Amino acid sequence: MLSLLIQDPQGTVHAPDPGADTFGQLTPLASTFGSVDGLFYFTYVVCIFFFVLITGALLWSVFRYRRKTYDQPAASNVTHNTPLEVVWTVIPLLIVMVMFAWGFKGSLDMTYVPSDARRAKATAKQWNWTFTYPNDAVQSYGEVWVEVNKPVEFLLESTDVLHAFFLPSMRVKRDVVPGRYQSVWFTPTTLGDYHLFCAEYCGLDHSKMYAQLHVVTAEEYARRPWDQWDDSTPEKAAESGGRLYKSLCSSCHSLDGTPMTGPSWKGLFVKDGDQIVGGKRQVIYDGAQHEITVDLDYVAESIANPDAKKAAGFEQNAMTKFDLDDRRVKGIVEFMKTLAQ
Ligand code: HEC
Ligand SMILES: [Cu+2]
Repeated sequence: MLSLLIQDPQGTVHAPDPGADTFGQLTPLASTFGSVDGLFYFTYVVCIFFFVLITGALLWSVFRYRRKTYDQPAASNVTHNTPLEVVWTVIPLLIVMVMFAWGFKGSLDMTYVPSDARRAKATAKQWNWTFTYPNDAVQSYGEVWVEVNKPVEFLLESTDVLHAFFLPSMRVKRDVVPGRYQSVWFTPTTLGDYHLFCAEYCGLDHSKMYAQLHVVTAEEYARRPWDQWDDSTPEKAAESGGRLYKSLCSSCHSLDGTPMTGPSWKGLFVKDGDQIVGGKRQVIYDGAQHEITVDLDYVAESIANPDAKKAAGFEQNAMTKFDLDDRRVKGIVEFMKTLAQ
C-alpha cells in the first residue's frame, strides 16, 4: 500500500523511505524530528485525552440525568459554577501555552542556521528542481546529495512562480517565493534516498515536480556524485540523457507523440535506411513559419534559448531556458535518436 503512495510522476515505484514502519511513521531521520514529531504527538495525545473526557462526561450525563417519566421536574437548575469555569479555562490555557512555547522554540531552532552548515541552492521552476553545490560549477537536476550528520542549509529560489520545498521525511517545508531567497536547514542523520516534492500548486504539471534527496557518507560526498555523467559510448550517453529527460523535460515533452505543454520528442530524429537523421519540424522565427531539419544545433538552441525558434502550434506555450553543458546536450540528443523509427 505504502509504495503506491510514493510512485513518482514517471511511474517509477520507489521503496518507502527508510525507517518507515507499517503505519508510515518514521524513525527519526533528521535533527528536526524532536520539535516536529514531539510536538505533533503531544498535541495528538492531548486531543485524544480531552475528546474521551468531554465526550464521556457528556454521554454519562445524558444517560444519568435523563428524564425517566414524562412529568419529572428538571434535576438541577444550576446555570453557573465559577470555580469550575476558572478551572476549565486555566488548564487549557496552560496546555496551549506549552504548545506555543514548544512550537516557537522549534521554529527558532529551524531559523538559526548553525555556523558549520554547508550551503546548497535549490532552484525551482516549472516543473523541476536544479541544485547548485558550494564552489562547484556542476549542478544536478532532479536529485541532490547531502552528507550524513552534517548540517545543510538550502537557499531556495524560484525563476517563475510560487513553489514549495517539501522533504517530508526530513520534516522540512518552506515556500519558494519568486524574487527573494528563502532558506531552510536540517541535519540528516540516516543514510538513504528520500522524496522531495513541490508542495505549492504551481501550474499544470505541479504533481510531476519531483526530486530525490540522497543522504550519503562523507567519503561518497567527497567524490561529487552529482558530477557523474557517463558518455563513454553513445549508448551510455543516451542512457544518461534519458535520465536527465526524466528529471528535467518529461513534465512537458512526451516520447510517444502526445502533445503536452511542449511538442512530443517523437519524430525529432527519424530512420532513413539504417541511418538516423534529423526529422522535419515547422518552426516560427522572424515572424514567419519555416521548415527546418533537426540537428544538434537546433536542439542546443531550443534548450539555451527556447524563444529563438518556436515550434509551430506551441507558440503560446513557454519553455524556460536551461544551462546545460555540451556533454549533457549531446546526451539528450543521443537519447532523442533512440526514439527514431
Ligand atoms: C515548462 C515546460 C517545458 C519544459 C520543462 C521543457 N520544455 Fe522544451 N519546449 C516547451 C515548449 C512549450 C516548447 C515549444 C515552444 C518553443 O519551441 O519554445 C518546447 C520546445 C522544445 C524543443 C523544440 C521541439 C520541436 O519539436 O521543435 C526542444 C528540442 C526542447 N523543447 C527541448 C527540451 C529539453 C531538452 C528539455 C529538458 C532539459 C525541455 N525542453 C524542457 C516546454 C518545455
Ligand atoms: Cu512547483
